[in-house]
Amino acid sequence: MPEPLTEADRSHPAGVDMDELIARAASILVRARTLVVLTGAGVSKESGIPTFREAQTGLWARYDPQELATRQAFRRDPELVWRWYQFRRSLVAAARPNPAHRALAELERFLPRVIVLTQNIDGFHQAAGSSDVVELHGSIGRSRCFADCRGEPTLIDLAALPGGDAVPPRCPYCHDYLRPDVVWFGEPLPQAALQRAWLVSAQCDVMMVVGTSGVVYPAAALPRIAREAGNAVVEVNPEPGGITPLADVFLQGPAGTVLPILVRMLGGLSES
Ligand code: BJW
Repeated sequence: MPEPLTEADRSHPAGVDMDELIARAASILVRARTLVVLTGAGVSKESGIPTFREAQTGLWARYDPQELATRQAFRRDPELVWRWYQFRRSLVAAARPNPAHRALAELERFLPRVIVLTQNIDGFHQAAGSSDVVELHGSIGRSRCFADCRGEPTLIDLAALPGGDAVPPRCPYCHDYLRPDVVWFGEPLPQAALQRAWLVSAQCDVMMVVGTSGVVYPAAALPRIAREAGNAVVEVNPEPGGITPLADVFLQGPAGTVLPILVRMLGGLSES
């Protein structure tokens, strides 16, 4: 069950009542034939997955994720980077989609077309039931050859490899290292995913942006594309960020609280 809104959730910088803002967002969404939802790490925070830019804890507290998520870091210390991703795989394996993921999946009951563009690599949108998910930054569930020796990407099923102690494991074809199939800084996004994201951002009626700081490109440029094409932008985030100045409605609060209320309200409007 989602938590009820607290007094802090309800207070909005502009002094506008939060229920009124959610109602305004619902009345925008209910008219959408195509809704595009751009998500970031904040959506999975209430599942217990740390966001990218908040302080890391435990073993990894002394590492900056931005310095581990690069080809250079992997070349310099493949074991360290692989172990970091193994740690994060274990977090994802132990976690579940939260009310925010489920509310986004539920939108498909009320709107003709909902496309989720996610920067997250945890697969929780699909697990919650969203049927059209574009993974912009890959998936932590897949591994591939660092050299992509059989073409881009050379995906390797870890479970099918003979057991061994190598960290990282080796590619069965060329014996280079395996790496997670995610997009590191300085690497291009998967072309088909990026092209589709670009297109649907321009062609949708409404874009909803949830739980991203809006600092990593090209994903951070998508709300501007939507806006410049004349589409409405709704944002859900506990903190204002790079996207907020573009938003027609900014719903300040945790996604796991705000989205279930929004979807309930939308359901009421679409039935009336
Ligand atoms: C809540 C919440 C709750 C908390 N509810 N919300 C143009 C200008 C400047 C720089 C560039 C540019 N174009 C490209 C660049 C360089 C670079 C870049 O953007 N750098 C910036 C940092 C300046 N971009 C790239 O390198 C990209 N590649 C590229 O452009 O290639 C071009 C190329 C073409 C041809 C050949 C070669 C190259 C690649 C970017 C890849 C990003 N990868 C990562 C790692 C993925 C794997 C992994 O997870 O390990 O993706 S980095 C990291 O940031 C991760 C995230 O997906 C991404 C975005 O972060 P996100 O999701 O916004 O998380 P946070 O932590 O920043 O924010 C969390 C938010 O949640 C906050 O707002 C909170 O308030 C909120 N929140 N609790 C809702 N309960």
